[in-house]
Amino acid sequence: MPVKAILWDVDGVLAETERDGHRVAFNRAFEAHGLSWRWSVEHYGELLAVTGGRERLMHDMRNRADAPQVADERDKLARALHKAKNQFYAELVRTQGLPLREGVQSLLQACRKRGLRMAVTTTTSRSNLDALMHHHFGADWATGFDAVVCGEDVAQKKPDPDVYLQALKQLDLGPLETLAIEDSPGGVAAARAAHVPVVVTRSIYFANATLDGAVAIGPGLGQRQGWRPALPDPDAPGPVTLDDLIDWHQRMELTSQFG
Ligand code: XBP
Repeated sequence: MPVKAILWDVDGVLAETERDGHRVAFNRAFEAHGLSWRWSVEHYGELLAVTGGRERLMHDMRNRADAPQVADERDKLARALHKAKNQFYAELVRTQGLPLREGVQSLLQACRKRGLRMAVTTTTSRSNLDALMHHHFGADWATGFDAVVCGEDVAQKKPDPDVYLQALKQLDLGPLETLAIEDSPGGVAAARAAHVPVVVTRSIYFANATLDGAVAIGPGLGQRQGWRPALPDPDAPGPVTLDDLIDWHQRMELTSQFG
């Protein structure tokens, strides 16, 4: 079955947004609220097991003696911190950039050139997605995608398949006519639960995570070395191409225990 659409995750796939973006913005929000909490690079890596910034905060507060003990108050604080974090995140993207990962731009261009449809399948907030995409592709970035599904659009965030099911519905495609690009165990689980084949580009935080069920897994779209299944010409310079993705999709050998 030919691939008719590429479904892009955002955080960790389009850009390394977590360590130098969301984490830093959370810390600025804590500071702005007069809280002494700071999330280290390592601690944030552990917290990424929880998808969703507000949900991540609620999870972390359960282990903090100085967090509000009354559920309503804790919820209110999490909402205020998350709102502030998103504003700091947008400011960070505007001022510092958060570059696209290598190989992303060329693959986006190849999809457009060949008329392959594309969707954004993320469970981050719409404002964060917009900040990143606006910065890299301009105010009308969304016109380059046939479907855009974000955190606000889903009943449950990843690893729930809702985000993928909604994208398939909007595209009016079956799962096997699409190919997702993901970086995290939760993202792979979401795609697989929707029967969407998935290619994994490992990101900083999930460099060593065990990821099952991908059609291919490798260190990033910017390089040809280190992929399983191996790419032809792995020593050639240049990124993973659209033809490589199409080839993996056609072969559809599910990897297992590529940890
Ligand atoms: C990424 C997330 C998000 C971001 C922060 O989702 O888990 O929570 O870390 O964004 P995905 P918000 O699995 O789609 O990459 O604060 O907007 O939640």
